[in-house]
Amino acid sequence: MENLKPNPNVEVKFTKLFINNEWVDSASGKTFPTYNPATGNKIADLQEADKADVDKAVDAASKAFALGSTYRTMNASDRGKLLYRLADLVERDLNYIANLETLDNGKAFAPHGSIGDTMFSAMVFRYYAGWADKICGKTIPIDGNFFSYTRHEPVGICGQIIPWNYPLAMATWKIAPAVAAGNVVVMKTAEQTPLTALYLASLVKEAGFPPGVVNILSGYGPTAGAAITAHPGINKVAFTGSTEVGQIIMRAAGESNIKRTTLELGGKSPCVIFDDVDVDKVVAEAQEACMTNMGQCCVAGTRTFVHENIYDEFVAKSRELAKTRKIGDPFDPTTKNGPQIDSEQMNKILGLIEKGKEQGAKIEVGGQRWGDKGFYIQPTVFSNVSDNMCIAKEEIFGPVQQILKFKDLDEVLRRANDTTYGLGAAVFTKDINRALMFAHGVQAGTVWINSYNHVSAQSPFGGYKMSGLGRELGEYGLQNYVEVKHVCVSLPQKNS
Ligand code: TXE
Repeated sequence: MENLKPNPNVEVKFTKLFINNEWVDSASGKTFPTYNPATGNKIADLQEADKADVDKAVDAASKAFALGSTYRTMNASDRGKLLYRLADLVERDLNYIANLETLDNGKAFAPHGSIGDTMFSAMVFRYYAGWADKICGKTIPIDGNFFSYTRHEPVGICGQIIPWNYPLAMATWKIAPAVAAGNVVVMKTAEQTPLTALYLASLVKEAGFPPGVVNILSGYGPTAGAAITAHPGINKVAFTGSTEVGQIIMRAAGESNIKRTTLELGGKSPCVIFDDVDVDKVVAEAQEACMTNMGQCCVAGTRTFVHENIYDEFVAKSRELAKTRKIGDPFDPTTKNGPQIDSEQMNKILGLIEKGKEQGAKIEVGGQRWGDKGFYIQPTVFSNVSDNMCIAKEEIFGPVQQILKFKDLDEVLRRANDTTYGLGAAVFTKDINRALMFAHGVQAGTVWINSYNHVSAQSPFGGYKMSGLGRELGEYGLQNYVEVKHVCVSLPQKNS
């Protein structure tokens, strides 16, 4: 840890497309810029992928996946070794990668920011490395003289489209289980944050992955992204991003070739606080739940439901705490909140804050842009929020906390579930019965009891309802990357 040093002048080493383990220009010759969200200044121009480049990547991936190829004939444990090596390389270059992430994304260079994300990436590669030779089918005692067994085979070519809020982590969550299960990958990164995934691509090559197993393209959604979802040669699409684009992707996946589809989409997660808690501690946890990564977190606890007995105290303490949240240069080690990703997101957030004010919610603190350079938003706390306000319904994706009042468990459970989303939820109370009644009644893919946002490589992550489809991480995350094949062999006679 002692050699971790913030470096705002971190060098950008890769800007081309990564296809077949080679760095190539886009077929069109087009480039696009990526910007530093802390300053608004351009960092670099990158090769811009479009349909022709997706075709080229799919071609490389299908050669890598051909029967008899180096990759298909490799021992599963050797696939695991590739992932272990990749984890080691990510750790070796932790300082460089974390700096590059902070430059491109704006998140703090700190253990709660890009350093933590990079360490988590290594953990996820290592976790799935261990799975590579443990993905097993079953033998099944069917009736008759038959030997019946299943194989958990790779799905094939996996299109993966990722967002900008956790660029390296999202690349990792998708590549690691895909490779563990023997698939090949054509990934498109978010246009706002292409840099760390390209560096990861260089490590893929260094780790010794055969050409074509992992291909990484930079480019835009409606062009390169749409070419992935429509491609007849791609067998599966995994997407993290907005619910609107998730719907587009699901449609395109269906219309093209019924791609297996996994989606990790938006949320409006409830964080429920009863009156028997240590208020100071939970005020801090609830605010972190909402404002971590500047609120750009799909599972952010953006509806803070507080019991009426402690509501006023909780609001006052949340307001004072938000005032102390340090905002500024993400390379400053004391910074908690960096900028939002771009002006579009900043303006969306400011628009929703205005809506909140118009609809009668009370701004306790914040509510404005911070500074005039970069895309910063002041940490913002709203009280007097009611369920029908836009700020209580829509995903804001900024450091904006809504504090709502409730009376009892039945009421808060009903209100927590009154949303189209269902990604995360939390309950804070000392009463185990109440905690479990809430946990089992709430419609959410993850429920935290007396904690928030503890995401681990080993546990599944994903959404109910319009928050998504399928699960990532843990053993469950592998299910989306295998096809179950049943083989039935006729025998002269069975023996028990
Ligand atoms: O998302 P998009 P945006 C939410 C959050 C945010 C909102 C909009 O509320 O304010 O979405 O963000 C690619 N075919 N989340 O506009 O557009 C795009 O290039 C194929 C939640 O950035 O969904 C990028 O790689 N791909 C979220 C990725 O989709 C397309 C994280 C995500 O971008 C495409 C990010 C198309 N037609 C935003 N259009 C989470 N769940 O964590 C775009 N893309």
